[in-house]
Amino acid sequence: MSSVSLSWSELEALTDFQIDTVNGPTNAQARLRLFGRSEADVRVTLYRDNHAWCPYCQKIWLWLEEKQVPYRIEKVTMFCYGKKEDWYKAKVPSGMLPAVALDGRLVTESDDILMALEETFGPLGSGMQDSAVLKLRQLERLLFRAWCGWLCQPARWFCQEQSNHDQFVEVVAQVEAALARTSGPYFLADFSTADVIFTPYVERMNASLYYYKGYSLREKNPHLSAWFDAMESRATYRGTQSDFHTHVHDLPPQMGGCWENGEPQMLRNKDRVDNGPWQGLPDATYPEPESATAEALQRVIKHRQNIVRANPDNEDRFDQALRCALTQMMTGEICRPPADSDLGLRYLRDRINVPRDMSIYAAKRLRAALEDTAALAGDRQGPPIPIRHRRDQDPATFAMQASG
Ligand SMILES: N[C@@H](CCC(=O)N[C@@H](CS)C(=O)NCC(=O)O)C(=O)O
Repeated sequence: MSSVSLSWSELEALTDFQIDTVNGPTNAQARLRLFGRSEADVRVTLYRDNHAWCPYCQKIWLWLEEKQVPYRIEKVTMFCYGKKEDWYKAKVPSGMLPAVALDGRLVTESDDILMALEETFGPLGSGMQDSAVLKLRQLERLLFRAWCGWLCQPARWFCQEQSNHDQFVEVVAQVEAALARTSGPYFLADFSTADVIFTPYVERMNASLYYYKGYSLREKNPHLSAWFDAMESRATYRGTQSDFHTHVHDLPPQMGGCWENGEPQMLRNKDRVDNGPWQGLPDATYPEPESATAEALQRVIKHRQNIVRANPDNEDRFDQALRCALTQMMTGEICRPPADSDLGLRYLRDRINVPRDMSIYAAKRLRAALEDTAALAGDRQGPPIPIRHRRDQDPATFAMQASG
């Protein structure tokens, strides 16, 4: 027996999810962060990407959240998503992100930004110029280059793929050794700038190598595994953390391509990240918050008109199918969607962006509900996710539709 889809107002009654974006936990929706202080205390504006995805922006974002420095957020479009805002190009002609305005002075380049912030607000544990941090910063760049060397160039011969893998694994061994030298899980005795610096790319390596190479960074390396666990114990990190699905589809246009090795484990991982089940993937291992489904529902309800208009399916059919998926997510009861609604449901399943739209477990729940409901209608996939750009996620289109 399948249930009838709930109406939007019946669904609204099923969520009371709310967060205080200004003073509450780290979140991607905030335009102002005060940490209990007053607006008069704001000395910093962070210019970051609309998608809360840019790794260099994540570095500054995490630092500001850890230090609880009050700041404003201005969101800017990255080139591969759409047109860069003229007002931003007037400030930063290259259009590069991040930038901060600190007491009215504009600073670009993430390392320079961290140093300027340290001068004003003090370091986060050991600072950027500390000799141990300097060594770790070099190691992070070495790891980054080894990752690019493996992920971002096609291997013409099997032995080349193997040697790119070996080079990466060799640098990972150095990272493991660095983590092993401290008594706790972090890169130095206490959480510090060094952890913030490793975070963005290690997170992206974990996702991309799992999907494109069948290599699970987090599961294969005990010290990195403990480091990820420790990072996930911090609400600051959890607020900035993205999921495998978002990363693996956001990386190719940014990196100029990511190359699959076609091995059996890689193919299994790819299928799982794209089609589920998403629970249990090593992108997040902390316990799921009880609010995950309420959060997912609240976020969809808030943006439902845009979500329905942006979908390639017929509006009425998709609206009904979406309510079916949400009904199933909230009640656990099977809700049969209209015939042929599989494509539209999977289109949305593939475009949930973490943490821009919602947090990681909320996204896993929503992806699963969309997939389970789509499977009742058929096996068609939505239009493929582009790999050279992500204009399917252009924030300008979304905003125009909101006002239209
Ligand atoms: N060296 C710079 C690199 C910054 C960077 O590469 N930013 C990319 C995004 S991850 C960017 O803004 N690209 C232009 C765009 O995508 O619009 C830094 O450390 O801040």
